[in-house]
Amino acid sequence: MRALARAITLIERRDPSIRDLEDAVRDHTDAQVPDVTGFTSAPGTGKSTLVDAVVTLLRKRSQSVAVLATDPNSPFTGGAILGDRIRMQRHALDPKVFIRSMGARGHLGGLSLASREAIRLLGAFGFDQVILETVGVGQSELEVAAVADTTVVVLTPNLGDSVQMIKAGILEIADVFVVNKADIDGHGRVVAELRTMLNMAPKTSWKPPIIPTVATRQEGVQQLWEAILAHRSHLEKTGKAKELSERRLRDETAEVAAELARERTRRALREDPTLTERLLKDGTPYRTAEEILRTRTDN
Ligand SMILES: Nc1nc2c(ncn2[C@@H]2O[C@H](COP(=O)(O)OP(=O)(O)O)[C@@H](O)[C@H]2O)c(=O)[nH]1
Ligand SMILES: [Mg+2]
Repeated sequence: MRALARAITLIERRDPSIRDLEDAVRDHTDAQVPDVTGFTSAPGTGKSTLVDAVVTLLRKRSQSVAVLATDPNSPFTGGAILGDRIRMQRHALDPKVFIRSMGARGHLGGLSLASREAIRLLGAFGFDQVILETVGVGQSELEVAAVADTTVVVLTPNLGDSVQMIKAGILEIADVFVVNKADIDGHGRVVAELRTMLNMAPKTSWKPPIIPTVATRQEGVQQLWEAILAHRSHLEKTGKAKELSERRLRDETAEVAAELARERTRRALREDPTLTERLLKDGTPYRTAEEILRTRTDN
């Protein structure tokens, strides 16, 4: 576990030794690709409580599970926030549960790159299931959807956050909807609104189910997991699973290439005063970038 935690730190830092990690994963004969489920919502809707309940369910079914809580707001989170840490403590001594909060440095998309790399590593460490927990602010929920096989969007009877999520285009990324806090007034109305909205959406081969839950009492969690499994098997049956994983590898490689090129360019400009001087004089970033990529092969 220590080795795993250390390796994830290297991944967060985008350390070049990631390539050695990849080789190690490739040569690991038991490496498997874990199933990835993403949970996203506005803060306070009960994601962490729900994820904790799902972890408990999975452990009862003898599945190992890793939770990556991604925090787009802090470049290096270093550890889970206090409330989550306390909540997750009951799994702390279970070697089949790995919980880690992850940040990513740099550009947009950094988080999804880092989590994909981490997911492969978790597969080599034998984890069956990976759960990503992300606060749905701005781009981060789209990043989750780009990494997860199944994206769960969590809403609550609080009308404010349902409107907010829908505004953010969350409808398109949800494979499963959870309406949590079913013990609170207004729950039925949110479910009804959501159903109406889904019925108006264009027909697709997968219709996202709406699962009511009370995360604090573990109610509805089993139904939620069944819905996630049903979505998985839909992906498998339609050939989408394979298509997705192939497309992701290609996209990921292109993103890493961009990252490496950016690094190389910055270094060249830092280390070569004549090049920088000419750039500043001529004002030709395109030409300069091209030249750097053509002539510099160092990494
Ligand atoms: N009444 C009620 N409260 C809940 C439920 N699920 C979570 N909560 C509470 O909502 C608050 C936020 O939960 P948390 O899991 O931290 O939300 P997150 O910010 O989305 O991760 C906590 O005080 C939880 O105890 C639920 O089903 N019903
Ligand atoms: Mg949380």
